[in-house]
Amino acid sequence: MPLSHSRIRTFEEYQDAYQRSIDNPEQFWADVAEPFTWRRKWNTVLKADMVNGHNEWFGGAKLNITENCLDRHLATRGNKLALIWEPNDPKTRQIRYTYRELHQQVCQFANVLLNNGVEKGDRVCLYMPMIPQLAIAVLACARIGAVHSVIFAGFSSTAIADRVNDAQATVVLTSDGLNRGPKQIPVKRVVDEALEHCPSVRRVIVVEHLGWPVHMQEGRDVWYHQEAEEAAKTCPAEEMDAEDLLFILYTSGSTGKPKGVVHTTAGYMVWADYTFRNVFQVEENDIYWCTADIGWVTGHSYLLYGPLLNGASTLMFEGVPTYPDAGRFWEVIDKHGVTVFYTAPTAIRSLMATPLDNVLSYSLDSLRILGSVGEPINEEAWYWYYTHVGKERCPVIDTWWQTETGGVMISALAGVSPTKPAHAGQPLPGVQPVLLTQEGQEIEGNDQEGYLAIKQPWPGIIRTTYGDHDRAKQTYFGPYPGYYFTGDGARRDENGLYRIIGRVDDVINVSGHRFGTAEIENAINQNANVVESAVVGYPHDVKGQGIYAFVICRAGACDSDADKPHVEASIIETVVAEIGKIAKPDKIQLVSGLPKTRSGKIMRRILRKVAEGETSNIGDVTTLLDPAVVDEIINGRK
Ligand code: 6R9
Repeated sequence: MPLSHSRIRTFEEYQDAYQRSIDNPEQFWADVAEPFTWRRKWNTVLKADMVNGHNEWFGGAKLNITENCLDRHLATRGNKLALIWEPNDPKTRQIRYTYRELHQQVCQFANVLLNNGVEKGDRVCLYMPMIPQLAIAVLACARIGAVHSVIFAGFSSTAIADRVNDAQATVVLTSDGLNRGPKQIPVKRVVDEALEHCPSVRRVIVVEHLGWPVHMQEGRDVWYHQEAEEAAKTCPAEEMDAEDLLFILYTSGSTGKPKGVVHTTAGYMVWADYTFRNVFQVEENDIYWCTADIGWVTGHSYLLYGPLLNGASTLMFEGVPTYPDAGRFWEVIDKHGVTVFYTAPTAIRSLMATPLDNVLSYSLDSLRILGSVGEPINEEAWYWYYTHVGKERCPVIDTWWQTETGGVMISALAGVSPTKPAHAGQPLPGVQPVLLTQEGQEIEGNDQEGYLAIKQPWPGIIRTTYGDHDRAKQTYFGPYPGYYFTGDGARRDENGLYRIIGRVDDVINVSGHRFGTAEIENAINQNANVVESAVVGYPHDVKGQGIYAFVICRAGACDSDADKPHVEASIIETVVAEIGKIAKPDKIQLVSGLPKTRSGKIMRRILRKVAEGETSNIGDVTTLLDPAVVDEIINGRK
């Protein structure tokens, strides 16, 4: 498919496409979907149900997404670079695969999966470093119709076990170890611990990366490189139904347990493809780099599927922005001639805090477009990115979307639509955002603020939460029947550009990663010293939001000040073990009580104010059971 198909090039074309997508969505998406490789075309473009959340796209169509990512490009782009891999250590070897080579690698991995008994519909969990085999393995699952569920390789063994069990995965793919900056982490060992609690898993396929010795469980564990020796480099793609599951990706919500967001084959494909092409305005010779890990949705849609569907060259980076020094991103851009760069505000803020020379000593001449994702980008970070990275020549696009939306929903199209610092901008074709009052009334007109919801399904809309449709229905379609509820608050400015304010539910966004306050509280409460806890977010210079935990200890656990550091350290250890380092509280305050109403509800509003340092303006506390506890909490603030 040429990159020019259904490609918007001017603002007038955007307005026209937007109008057509709203007036006649079925015609619009049928046109967009036309040039893909279909084994069979659809019977109906859309069956919408925004009350129960049963939305279906391209019903009756048959396809395989990897034929669209790979096979379709072989005739015209066989020798074009598909995947460029930059290792953690800049002195070690890069890896580059053309479309033809990537196709072979995916087929070979697919055969290894087949030889190990993986069947269409089986769930395969991946807990792997950012190495080419992760990208290849994801596509190999899709090739044979297995459902991939990638677990970010920073989660703990308990978190892995929860996800593997929820998905009832039969096979886990992992590696001996991983590099993260100066550290090496024994990934296989973490998986081994997890699998002690996962009876559904019968096979573990281990990719050699660090060359570390690992324990291989007889009858369960096999090495990928040994299995690959007998595996052919061709593998016919399994024919999938449009609505067959493509992947599950776990994400946190306001309740305790992360949910498995489900995306299906055809709608996700069309959405990832269309949004990638139009948001990033990618051209044939671009070198595109998305810094997200494949363990998050951004890595799925905009490192892997979106770029490959478009026949683009996508760069995958194993390392971190600060290793071996804080110039690494810029070094990689110069080294590979990156033209389109997509990263997160937290990375920008952490680099902004280092000497400017780290960025000024690189040319960055190749860059043409800059993107941001994951959390609101503050104006200071936006200007730094625009000025020092983009040299005031590259549009900065702020892309708002979610795991559940599959792809970008609100964003400027690079160089096509207006940008405004800290504003995501306008909706993509097919997306109808509305602002609602708390009661669910649509707020008309501009210069307004409200709860952000979406009217009408788009092709990438979440289909269900794995194994529990009611949960999806309640979370996303229940709060305001007829709308998809995002959980975010937003403002529409005087020109109709959207600015995302942040979550309106009990979700904290730490460095672009979502955690439910209840999820972190559950983890803290596992600690033997703890009776009860309450977690809130507070503004953090680098992470966007930090995690502030108020904790009540068991009597006798920390009676003296000398006990406190030990108890706090043990609470941190518990969170790391239950969820992973990424959910570590930044501040822990040990308290004797929490501000509760007479009905026993924790007044988080008060805790948020304390965490934010707004203690002079705490508001009404008269409805509390024990107002004195508020003074204690204010005085003990960290
Ligand atoms: C893609 C991704 C989704 C939540 C979302 C919102 C926040 C993402 C944003 C943004 C402001 C942006 N978010 N992009 N907020 N501006 N450009 O990040 O998915 O991990 O599911 O997080 O992230 O709060 O609701 P996910």
